Amino acid sequence: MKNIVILISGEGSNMEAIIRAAKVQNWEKNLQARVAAVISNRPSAKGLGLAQHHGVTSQVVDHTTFAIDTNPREAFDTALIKEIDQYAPALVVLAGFMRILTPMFVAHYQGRLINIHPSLLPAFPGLRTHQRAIEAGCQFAGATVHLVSAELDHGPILAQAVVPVMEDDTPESLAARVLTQEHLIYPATIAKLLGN
Ligand code: NHR
Ligand code: GAR
Repeated sequence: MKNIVILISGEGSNMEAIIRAAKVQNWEKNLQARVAAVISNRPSAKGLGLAQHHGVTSQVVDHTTFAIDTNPREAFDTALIKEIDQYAPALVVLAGFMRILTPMFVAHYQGRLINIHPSLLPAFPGLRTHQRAIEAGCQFAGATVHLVSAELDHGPILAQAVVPVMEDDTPESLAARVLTQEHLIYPATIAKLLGN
């Protein structure tokens, strides 16, 4: 059985969708993989409790504890790699993970590191995507699953989902509509990548 490691920072709803897909008995939707561990850079991430509820090992690598290091980002990423590699994962999945990763980290997992970003890339890389899409007058928004490369939100696109932007949308209402689609395309893309 292949291992997946999921990195989170917050709610963990995408993480939960992936854990569920790994568990379902229906062979058509099953991932044929095991979520070996969930790792958060924030001790307060709600997703940690959710992982525990599903019986998945969860850990914290708190990025703030590396702040005094001469190169805090490399030090954090090195610590993260040490934890992740214990599980020899076929795939490392960013699910609402909010720390930019160094080129060293990205190279270490080349071809097996993926992210879901809440916009139709290449539009709106970076943060506050829903507010920016509304402000730009976009009629459609969505989410993108992509391979992670050293340049932020610029790796090869693996899948996208499109939703309409409504006239009275707030960033929150648009985010919720996009999120329901994320929960569908992320597990499906992972299944495909793992050869199912
Ligand atoms: N790392 C690399 N190298 N490449 C990508 O494409 C990455 C990545 C790390 C995370 C997720 C991404 C998103 O989907 C992601 C893609 C965090 C930031 C950010 O600015 C931007 C994009 C994404 C994740 N983070 C701040 C930082 O200084 C911290 C923000 C915070 O803690 O709230 O790392 O949107
Ligand atoms: C998702 O919409 C995800 O695309 C986005 O944050 C949300 C996390 O929700 N990711 C980013 O913005 C990455 N910078 P979740 O924790 O419930 O999966």
